Amino acid sequence: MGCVGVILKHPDDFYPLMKLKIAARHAEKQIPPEPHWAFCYSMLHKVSRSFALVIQQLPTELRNAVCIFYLVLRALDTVEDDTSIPTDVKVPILTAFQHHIYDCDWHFSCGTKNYKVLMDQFHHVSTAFLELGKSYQEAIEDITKRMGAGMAKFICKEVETINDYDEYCHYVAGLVGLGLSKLFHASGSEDLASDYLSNSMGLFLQKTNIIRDYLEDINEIPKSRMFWPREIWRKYVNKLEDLKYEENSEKAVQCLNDMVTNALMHVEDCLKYMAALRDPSIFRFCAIPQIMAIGTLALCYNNIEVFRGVVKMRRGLTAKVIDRTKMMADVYGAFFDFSCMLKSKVNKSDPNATKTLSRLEAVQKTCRDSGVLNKRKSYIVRSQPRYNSALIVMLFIVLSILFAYLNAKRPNN
Ligand code: D9A
Repeated sequence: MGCVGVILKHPDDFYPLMKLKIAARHAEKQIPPEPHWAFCYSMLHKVSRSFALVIQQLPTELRNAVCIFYLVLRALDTVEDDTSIPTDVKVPILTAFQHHIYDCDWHFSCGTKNYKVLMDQFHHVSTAFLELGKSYQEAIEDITKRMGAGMAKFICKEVETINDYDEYCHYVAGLVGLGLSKLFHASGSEDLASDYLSNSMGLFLQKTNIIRDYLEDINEIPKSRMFWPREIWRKYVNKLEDLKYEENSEKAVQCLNDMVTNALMHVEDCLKYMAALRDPSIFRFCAIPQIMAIGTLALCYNNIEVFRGVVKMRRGLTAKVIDRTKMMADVYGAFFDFSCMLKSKVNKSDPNATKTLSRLEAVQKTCRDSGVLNKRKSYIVRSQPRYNSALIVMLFIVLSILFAYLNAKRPNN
């Protein structure tokens, strides 16, 4: 469906989408003048799109630290991901990465596209890193060291048990949560969150990505990447890749629902973590990805499309989440809505139905007990969109004008 089609189907996506587009153009103009910072911020925009906008609104000092942290993590990921690097070359790079960030002469060429540029010009990231405050540097160094070691460990090890799964996710995402909590604390705006809750923030996001990206990871060339724990999938199929074949559709969806149920375990910790935040910009920075995650799980649950192609939230829904997430009441509201949606998708005959439903009940109880679920706009879309023709005509006109305007002002035109 084209852009106009999507907007006709979801007319209320229009305003937040425009707002996001304008915010993105504004952010692109805010690139700092120093070449190393300019490199870091334009790289951030290239590799993360909407997330970069949320980083952009953090207080300056913290924003710089988060930007560097994000790029260091991306660089580590790029090394871990590049299957063309032999293990005996890769492991020492991963385990010494905490030293490389202090060394403006260090670089290692790998990855493709934007990631290749990031790796080739890594000296810009090191130069910027060295300008951060000591406490920010130490937090980034500590996490880089632990993550590199964890990644090295999992290069030769498969994700067998649910314990391995939690351990792998701890290294690649839980530690990001711990690191960010330290950066927030170093900025003086927040109390230091517990490692346990910080870890849960990362696990919930990472497990959602692993579920959503099943097909992309299994089809990875030259070698498929497998993150779904054997302890879960072996109840349904003999080989992880069997889930993508049509004859196994029923088992595949049951296995998927099992994975979603496992991820839901972290929701209450995440709500607790977010409820303790004080600074509104840090709060938004944390809450937006979490709402996107529960929305993605709601979309993926019981959905065979996960094994056929890409299942992603509509861009308009993302824009809506970014627009509407201001305080904890919005988070409880969103988690409540998406839990409702999930509940309505649970099939009594699913082997994990009872477990799934009880986790969803628990989430809804937490949201209700917060006492702030008031009248608010719902994220759940009516199945029968009722559009009125005058509105469509109006929208079409406004849309054309705005798009013409925005395109005309594009610098490369
Ligand atoms: C995050 Cl500094 C991530 N990851 C994310 C993004 O959110 C977390 C990577 C680096 C950093 C932060 C994040 C945000 C706020 C608070 C957090 C936190 O903890 C307290 O991390 C736990 O996904 C990657 C990991 C999950 C591996 C940690 C959100 C993000 N969204 C993408 C959307 C997508 O589909 O990937 O990056 C985007 O907007 O481009």
